[in-house]
Amino acid sequence: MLSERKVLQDLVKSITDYDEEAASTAAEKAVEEGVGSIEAIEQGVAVGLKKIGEDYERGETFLPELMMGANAAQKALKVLLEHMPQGSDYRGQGRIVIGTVEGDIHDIGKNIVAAMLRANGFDIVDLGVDVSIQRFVDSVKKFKPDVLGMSALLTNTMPKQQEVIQALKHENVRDSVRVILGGVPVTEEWVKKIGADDLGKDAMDTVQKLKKS
Ligand code: B12
Repeated sequence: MLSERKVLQDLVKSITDYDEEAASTAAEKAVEEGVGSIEAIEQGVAVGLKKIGEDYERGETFLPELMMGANAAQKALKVLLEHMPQGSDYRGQGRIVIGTVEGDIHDIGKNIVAAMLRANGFDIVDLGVDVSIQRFVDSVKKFKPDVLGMSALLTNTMPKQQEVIQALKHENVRDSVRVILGGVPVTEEWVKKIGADDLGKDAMDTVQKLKKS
């Protein structure tokens, strides 16, 4: 039997080695060894992604490495998300429209959050990536969600979150929906500054904040 620590280390290494096959194998091992999906994602996959992001930022690697690491992470996530346990109080937690803002194609974090919310009884409308301001507004009007979630991973796409909130106000629907933001550069200060309601630091934090007690 592999220790939990070893399984998590293998997951991290598969991503920093850009090895898709090893990523799938490590994720399957995590499932076999009973490591929880969320733990494997947050302490394995997310750690590996953070590391390749840091190497890229220091100029030690380039876009192809970032892409290869992301591909390995997606392989692991495919296995882990399939095995995410469904909550016993399934359904009835409310509807959430979620998407990544315009100009931004990062969706790994958003997809984890969406999967975790779905597993905890929320009805999810996922608009995908590079979602225009108008599409967010139209979706709030169409789907009448309890919550709107917006992801931004780039400092230069964060302002789109603010523009969506302004557009919601302009169309008189801001008060009908709770707005939660997420993404690595997003802070509590930013949430306050642009008049959003919450920050989802990670998938667990998001579920805890949105789940009806
Ligand atoms: C993987 C990755 C990519 C992949 C994305 C693949 C994909 N399908 O998502 C690829 C290779 C395509 C990519 C491209 C680029 N990337 Co990139 N990327 C990353 C990397 C390494 C990991 C991101 C990730 O998935 N993290 C793991 C997840 C689990 O964490 P997370 O996203 O933060 O999500 C968690 C929380 O934030 C929260 N959350 C997230 N979304 C939401 C939404 C809601 C509603 C809620 C409540 C919560 C929530 O919960 C999640 C789960 O815990 C980061 C480094 C980093 N530290 O983040 C750089 C990073 C974000 N990228 C960066 C850059 C510069 C780029 C490019 C511009 C590079 C280029 N020269 O082209 C392009 C931009 C493309 C575009 N227009 O969007 C920079 C951004 C710098 C900045 N300050 O703006 C980073 C920080 C790397 C770095 N350190 O320099 N990237």
